[in-house]
Amino acid sequence: MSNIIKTPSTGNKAPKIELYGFSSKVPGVPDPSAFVVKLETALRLAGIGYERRDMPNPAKAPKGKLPFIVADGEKVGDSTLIMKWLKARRGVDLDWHLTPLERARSHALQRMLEERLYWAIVYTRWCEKENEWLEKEIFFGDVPAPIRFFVYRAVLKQMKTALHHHGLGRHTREEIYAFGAEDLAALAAELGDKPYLFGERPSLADASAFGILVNIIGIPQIKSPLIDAMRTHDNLIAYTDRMLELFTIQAPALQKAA
Ligand SMILES: N[C@@H](CCC(=O)N[C@@H](CS)C(=O)NCC(=O)O)C(=O)O
Repeated sequence: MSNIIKTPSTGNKAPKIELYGFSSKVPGVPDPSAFVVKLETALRLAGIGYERRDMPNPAKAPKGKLPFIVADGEKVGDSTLIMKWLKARRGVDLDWHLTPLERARSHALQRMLEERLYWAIVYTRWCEKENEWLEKEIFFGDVPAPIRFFVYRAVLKQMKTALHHHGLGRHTREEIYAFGAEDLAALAAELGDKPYLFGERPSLADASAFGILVNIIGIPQIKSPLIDAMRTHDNLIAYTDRMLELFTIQAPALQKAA
């Protein structure tokens, strides 16, 4: 089954889009940012050509966050705003086949995944002692060794503060992972045995869900109860594997635990 959506106005004549993410070199994930993966997946589903650029420090991004795109002489940040831009400028609408009710459910699902479950991933990456080395070596591998530790420490402090202000960081570890497991269970129930969240065709919610799921389970070295919770849902594992076919990478962690 091909999961490329050919929208009428996505001819390759339009000027190229440059997509800025953190790193396309982290094994097992197209990018260690769920939002960069969401956007990259959406572009691939729409059949839109783009050039991928790595930018380990998002300070110069339009909103200080990744992803952002540069296209038609403009810089646009935020995956949701970029999708609106793509709709206006390139006629991309991954949700064209959804009913009004499905659009509402898609909206609610994306908010759950991006505004809540995402923060549980942040917790696994920045607040679990056993994953610390990974942050430093994999995600900051491009930062020169003499300053890597200091850059890591600065970002660590920033991420812990962000988690606290978001609110999730105020809960206990057990509570955070219980919330994460509930969100995963809701997503698994919504997917059921369908190929994609809203049936036979992928939509933007699938790009959003894939960005989150592959970042929970794609990097085999990261251990967390969130992965254990995801492994209890065979459909989410198979779905993530299927979505990965859009990319030429493999995620060894997707193999089911014995
Ligand atoms: N709402 C934004 C969220 C983007 C976001 O949170 N990006 C994170 C990486 S996953 C980031 O760049 N964080 C850097 C920082 O907060 O300094 C979107 O949809 O693009």
